[in-house]
Amino acid sequence: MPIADHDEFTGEEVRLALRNPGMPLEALRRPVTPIGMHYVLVHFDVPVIDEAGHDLVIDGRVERPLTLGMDDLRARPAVSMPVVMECAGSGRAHLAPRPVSAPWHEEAVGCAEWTGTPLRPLLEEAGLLDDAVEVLFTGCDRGLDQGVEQDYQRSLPVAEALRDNVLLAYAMNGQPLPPPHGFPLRLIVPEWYGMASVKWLRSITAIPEPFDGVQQTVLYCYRRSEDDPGTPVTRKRPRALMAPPGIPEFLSRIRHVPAGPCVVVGRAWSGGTAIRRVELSADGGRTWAAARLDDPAGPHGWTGWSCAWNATEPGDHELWVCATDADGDTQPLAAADVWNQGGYGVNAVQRVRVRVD
Ligand SMILES: Nc1nc2c(c(=O)[nH]1)N[C@H]1C(S)=C(S)[C@@H](COP(=O)(O)O)O[C@H]1N2
Ligand SMILES: [Mo]
Repeated sequence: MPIADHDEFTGEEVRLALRNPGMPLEALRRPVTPIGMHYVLVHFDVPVIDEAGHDLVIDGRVERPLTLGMDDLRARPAVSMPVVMECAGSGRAHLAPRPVSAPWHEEAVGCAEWTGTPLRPLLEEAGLLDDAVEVLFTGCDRGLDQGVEQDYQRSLPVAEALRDNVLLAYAMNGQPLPPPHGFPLRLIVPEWYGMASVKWLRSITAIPEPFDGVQQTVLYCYRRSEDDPGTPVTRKRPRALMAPPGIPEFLSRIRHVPAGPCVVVGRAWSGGTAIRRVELSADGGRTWAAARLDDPAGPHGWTGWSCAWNATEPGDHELWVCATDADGDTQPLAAADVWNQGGYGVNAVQRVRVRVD
């Protein structure tokens, strides 16, 4: 990925941002993100797929290869669950220098209700052979990245593919998947960052060696420098976001709130573990107030939180919010603390500028 050492966004970043909208942060006030407010990230083009002719093939190192149509998949046991989908690149725009890619601040997130059939029973029916080490998922979209022409492909280690929460999803908020979100079929890997949840899914292949495609071993690795072999990006790091309080100024997005008591609300999540604590600071991190936590929206949804802030002093303030998960992982205060070549997992605390009138 090229690196930009200036604040201005490049034309390439602007075009990527227009193709890939983020979730407006006011959507954090809603328990379920409406389809049109959920972020979208599409690497190549949105493919045109006729669902009547769309088959899912399960093959490779299996005893009995399977081919299933959409009706076959919908006839199988169905599960619905809220899942926080978050792009691993969310937060990238806060880095300096900045990897040039989708320039997300913190809006590459959404929590939709996904419906589909669990993957595990299908893999069991196909019968994974003993030498299968990973399961490779292939989408219908094709393009070039890092100089390589490729299908969009990602793999999971067998143990991760067999987790009960992995779904083959055909509906989002009770509707057929919208084209940008993977119509007619996508994978949902609830604990991982979004890149694992392959859209426009056409094949699932058990493979005897780890997959080394571009989206697996070149991109989506945490690398401190170019020659760092890096470690794979997997589960979502903890993050809390606030719905910006008050009303915005159109261009600067500075928030205006009247002097007096103010209740700040938002949501928090962490991949594969619960949220233990959310804290709010109005004085640049010198003091933190504990937020009240709601019950989480299921094991893979987000946890609503609220925190009183007494906006007594007129003038400019900055609100910071920080989550800690049940494993004890806490968000870093500065994006620089988690700088990496691809700009992945940049879960630094959110800062919102507020003017008390
Ligand atoms: N086939 C395919 N699947 C894909 C992608 C893609 O470009 N092609 N993008 C991935 C990435 S990086 C993310 S963050 C999520 C975004 O899902 P959404 O657009 O439904 O929010 O889809 C993932 N699945
Ligand atoms: Mo992503």
